[in-house]
Amino acid sequence: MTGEAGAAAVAERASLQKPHALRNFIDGRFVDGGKPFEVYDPATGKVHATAYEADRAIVDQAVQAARRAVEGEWGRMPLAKRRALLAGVAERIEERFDEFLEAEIADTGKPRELAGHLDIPRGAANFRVFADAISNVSTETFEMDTPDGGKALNYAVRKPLGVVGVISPWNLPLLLMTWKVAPAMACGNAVIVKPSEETPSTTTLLGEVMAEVGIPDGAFNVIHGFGPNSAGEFLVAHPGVRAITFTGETRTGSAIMKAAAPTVKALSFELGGKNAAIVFADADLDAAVTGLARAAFLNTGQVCLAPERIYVERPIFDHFVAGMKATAEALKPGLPNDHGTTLGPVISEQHRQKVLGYYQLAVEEGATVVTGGGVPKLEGAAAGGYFVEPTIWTGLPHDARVCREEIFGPACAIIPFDNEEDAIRMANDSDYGLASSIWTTNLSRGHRVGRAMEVGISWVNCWFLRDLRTPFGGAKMSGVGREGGEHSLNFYSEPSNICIKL
Ligand code: NAD
Ligand code: 6OH
Repeated sequence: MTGEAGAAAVAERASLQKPHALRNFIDGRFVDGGKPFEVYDPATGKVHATAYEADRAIVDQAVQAARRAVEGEWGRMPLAKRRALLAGVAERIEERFDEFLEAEIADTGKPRELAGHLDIPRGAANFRVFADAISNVSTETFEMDTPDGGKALNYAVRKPLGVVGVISPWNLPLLLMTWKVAPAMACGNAVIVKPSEETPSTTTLLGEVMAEVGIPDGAFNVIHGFGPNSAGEFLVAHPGVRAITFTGETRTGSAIMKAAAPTVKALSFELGGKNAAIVFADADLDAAVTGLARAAFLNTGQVCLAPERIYVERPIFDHFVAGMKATAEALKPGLPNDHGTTLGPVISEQHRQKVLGYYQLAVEEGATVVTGGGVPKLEGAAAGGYFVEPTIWTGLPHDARVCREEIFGPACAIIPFDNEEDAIRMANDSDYGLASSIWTTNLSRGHRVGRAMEVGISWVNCWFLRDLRTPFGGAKMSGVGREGGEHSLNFYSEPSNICIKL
């Protein structure tokens, strides 16, 4: 749809989208129906929006619309046009940057500076990167000898899977959702997104953007709601959905795997972590402190890649701990728009109770609390927010529960080590295997230890430095499969081989 007709349709759709009423977006428009539920601003504890929970019938409506898109205009669209539309989505996110920023801030309470530099730009970048990737990817060809002395030519064509369900978490809502939506759509699939019930706003706004840039109806759909016995589970169980791509907790991944088994769906999982950092005595200490304090406390520790266990070689242990303490104590909790705020709340009161439970458990397990351990005293609107203090522990045994279970808050245990072998052994002694961060000026050691880590991603002298063409995912219980660049395209499409007798 283009020109005046397109503009009129967008205006009509936009008028259905009342402020702070987050409806399901199906077949190119916002639809009525669903049970309302409240969405909280974690920085104040106040309700800021109402979303509408999709029931089985609404989920089915979304699947039918997506199916029609795959079989219709979207599925038949020439690659060049699909690519241009997705690049147009990136551009429109940038044009509506401030609205995305406000929506993300309202849902998460994160500092404006953080959302403005990380979440929203990556939302746009994800579409741009995969619009390019799909234009440049090759497919395999094999020439073979045939029994009659002749030849045959095999070549594979890349086909979309069909309808793909995207289930995303609340910590980096736009970033993690578009990280999956962009490659899935680049491959020609139609998607149904079930954003986290805590953070439905930016996904809803993306529905408007899709309509504005002229993405055909049904290619992008949004259903709101919860997991078990709600929109998430209905989507996973629906026989019309061919694949589920999920980011979230490992436990939820198991539940999804089970629910997807009867219909044998393709699965891609980015799950939890209990990431280790290792700081060697030869590291640039200032850089290690700055880098790892950022890693432990960015987004209030709610990053799957955050190091919650930091192993430090004994000669520099006290210096490192002192540096981390000073950096943690300089963080300023507060409202997202307040000048100087560097630490947001955690996502919900329920999550705050979970994090505070670990703060208490750490003490019971023998920790020395270097800093934090409680709730900061804040005034004004932030007094109702779900804040916790950034917290550092020493003195914990390496096998304490606090050192084994994912906390997903601004907290880390710092543990000394005496040699490289011990550091590697302790770092790898985990059920999880998402990421590691190694600090050393000895690059041979950096390569060696990076390779020894049982994880999907090792960073050396850095953390969360992302090249979107590289494989991303987790080992052990941190995930199934890899996404990023061609890895994403390989999950969201399947090769179909054509063999021609020459
Ligand atoms: P979560 O697992 O509670 O929820 C994620 C999504 O799954 C939500 O949309 C939720 O509604 C849905 N869901 C829950 N139960 C479901 C079910 N039975 N069927 C279908 N859908 C269901 O995760 P969260 O609390 O939103 O996010 C935090 C977790 O995500 C942490 O464990 C973190 O490590 C992980 N995470 C991992 C990565 C990664 O790349 N590996 C990235 C970000 C977050
Ligand atoms: C987890 O919280 C962060 C995950 C990051 C990505 O998936 C990414 O693509 O950068």
